[in-house]
Amino acid sequence: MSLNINMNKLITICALGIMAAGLGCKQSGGTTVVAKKDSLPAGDTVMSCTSNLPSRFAAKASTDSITASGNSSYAGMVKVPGGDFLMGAADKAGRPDEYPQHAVHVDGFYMDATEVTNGMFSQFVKATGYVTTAERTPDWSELKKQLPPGTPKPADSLLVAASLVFTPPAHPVQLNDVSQWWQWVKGANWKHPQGPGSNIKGKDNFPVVQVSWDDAMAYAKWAGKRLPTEAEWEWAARAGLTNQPFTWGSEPVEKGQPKANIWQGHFPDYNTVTDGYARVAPVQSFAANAYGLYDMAGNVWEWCSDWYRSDYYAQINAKKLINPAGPAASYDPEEPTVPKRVVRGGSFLCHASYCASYRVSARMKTSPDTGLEHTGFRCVKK
Ligand SMILES: [Ca+2]
Repeated sequence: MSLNINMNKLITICALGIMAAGLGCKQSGGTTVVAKKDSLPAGDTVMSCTSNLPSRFAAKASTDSITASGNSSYAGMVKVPGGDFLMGAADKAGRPDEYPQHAVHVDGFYMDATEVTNGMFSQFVKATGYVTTAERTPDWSELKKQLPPGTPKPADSLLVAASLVFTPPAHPVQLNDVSQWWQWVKGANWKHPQGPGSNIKGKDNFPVVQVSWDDAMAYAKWAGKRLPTEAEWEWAARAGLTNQPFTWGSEPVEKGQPKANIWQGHFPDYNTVTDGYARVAPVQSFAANAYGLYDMAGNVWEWCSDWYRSDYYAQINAKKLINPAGPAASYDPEEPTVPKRVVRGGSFLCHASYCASYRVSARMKTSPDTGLEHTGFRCVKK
């Protein structure tokens, strides 16, 4: 994907960068591919998953003005015991950044049983007046720092508060062009996840989406909590199981009762909605894992506190990591100018043929100033 940017394309390109970061990739024969679709010519199946594209807003939110609510309640949280485990993919289904497995210890903690809901986030906004990233106008002076020198400023009409909305095509499309199913929509934000024509009325029990990492951090500060580390997240998702690929064990996701809100059918044009939900599902729509945690697979991606490094696991030398908090800095060789945070768990767009990121060890990364229709979070505390 070219970085020969023109003004009209800039926002779209920004959008594509975000989506490439959030949707998942597979590695095949040294070439990163987004997916393989049998109905397309072979040449159409391969692309760079995370082309060197900029993040969306490049406008960092500040949590300085956020005051902790003082609420020390553990309501809605479950106890996750401490313990030791092997972090990373135990089988051959992982992407390269999931290897090698390595020994980790995490102390016990409490974790939100569900993803943070619209109702919970509404309380935070009401109490603090917080304005999310997607509700703010992009900051061109910051955005251009992540673009090639000389990139022209886009039209002011494009530099508006907006966000990315999943817009499925009516027919099969080439999977190397994420703009086929994502649209940059002015006015899309957590209150209007699909744009001004949508709202969250009656959806207090749905996970909040279109929230950036910065937004999640602000919420966590107010709630007296924090985002989980990536190690805590994976340990919690494994829920006491040893080397199992899924939060429920080993049974394939498509077998038996629906286990998570993912994509069924043919991505992205045909969703059989076998699990009952074409987009975000209310929290607790599927069975909890053994720790009492819901939606640790599918529904929405969940922000973690760690920086993302593709080679983080490979660089670990310690015999066992104790409460690891991730690398000191981010580095994604596919998009080296853009710092990224880890997201986990996959979303309602995950399909076995596409990213299968409902696996407990699956890692993905997104720039912290990005909100997406399929990304939310949950919190932890001691
Ligand atoms: Ca679904």
